[in-house]
Amino acid sequence: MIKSDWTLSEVKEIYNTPLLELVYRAATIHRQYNDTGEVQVCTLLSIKTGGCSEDCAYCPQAARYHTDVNVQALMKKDEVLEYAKKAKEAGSTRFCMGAAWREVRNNRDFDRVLDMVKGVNELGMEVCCTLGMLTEDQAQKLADAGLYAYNHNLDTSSEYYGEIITTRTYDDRLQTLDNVRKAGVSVCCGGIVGLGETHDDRIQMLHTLATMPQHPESVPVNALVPVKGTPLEHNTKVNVWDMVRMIATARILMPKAMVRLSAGRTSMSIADQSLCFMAGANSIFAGDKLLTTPNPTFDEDMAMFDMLGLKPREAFKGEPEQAIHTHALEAATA
Ligand code: SAM
Ligand code: DTB
Ligand code: SF4
Repeated sequence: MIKSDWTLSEVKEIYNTPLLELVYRAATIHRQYNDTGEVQVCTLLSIKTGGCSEDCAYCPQAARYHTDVNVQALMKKDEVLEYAKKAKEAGSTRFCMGAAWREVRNNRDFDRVLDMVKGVNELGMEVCCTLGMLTEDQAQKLADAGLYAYNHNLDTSSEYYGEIITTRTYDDRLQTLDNVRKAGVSVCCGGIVGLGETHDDRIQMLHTLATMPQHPESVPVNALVPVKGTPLEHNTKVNVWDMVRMIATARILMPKAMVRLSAGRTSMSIADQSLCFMAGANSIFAGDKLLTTPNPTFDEDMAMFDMLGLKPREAFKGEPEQAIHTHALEAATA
């Protein structure tokens, strides 16, 4: 049974379990609910880069910080489809397009993104977007274009949020997630470790995610990638044990979610990543770039998969998702 009425003290107790016992429990749950030999391979593409009005302290794309990121206007649809095709050929099944926007506006750029969504869906990939805040109507338009999932992270606890971002609120984030849900789009929502938050902040964020009436289908766990020029550039490197603890707790709380070992893999060894897979991570971003920062190459990841006996998960696996996809394809070809 999937539980969504976790109390804060239950989450705390799980999170504070001695590490090896925690990994064992998470691995056991993972085996009960998922095919542990499979890892979803997703590709990210920044379709509009930099120049963002927000003040997210971790982000190299905020206009107010002086980072090495060059501003790039919204890409053309054909260019994006070329990237998506290459990603598919390399073995990726989910394609996620990111834009450095505070929110979506109803303009030509949005129309172009809707076209991109249609095009990627027609390639037979799960299409995901992360474009900032959305209204219910915009979420519905994306759904009608064939959007499979929307990524919108809580990043941290509601208490610590104000230390990291002041230009929008935690409630704004929750509202967008609600709008995405109402449109029938799969929810991808997680956070970042290493922002300077306490263990209690991490526990609270996990509690918020695990008590949503319906758990997010994907939960990305990012390790902060400290970028020169951002306020968090000197933060201490995230400890691998903290990543493992987050992943294992997320796996126990949300047994069926895809838990994604997201940003930060370039500073993790294969042994570190293996422990994360053991603890229940079953999704990664592949390809040598995340949005603006480096990531292991496809070849490195496929060599890691070979060594560990893992295989990439096929697209649209599972009954309800299959139905959504069929529906999306019908919409795209109507
Ligand atoms: N602008 C949109 C938004 O903020 O929702 C979409 C793109 S934004 C870059 C997507 C997510 O990337 C953020 O919510 C954050 O969790 C993650 N992220 C950004 N910079 C990061 C960094 N330096 N290290 C780790 N994760 C990061
Ligand atoms: C998520 O949780 N992590 C990805 C994706 N969702 C959009 C983004 C990571 C970004 C890391 C910093 C960068 O490359 O700019
Ligand atoms: Fe803008 Fe998103 Fe970066 Fe925040 S995380 S500065 S909203 S691109």
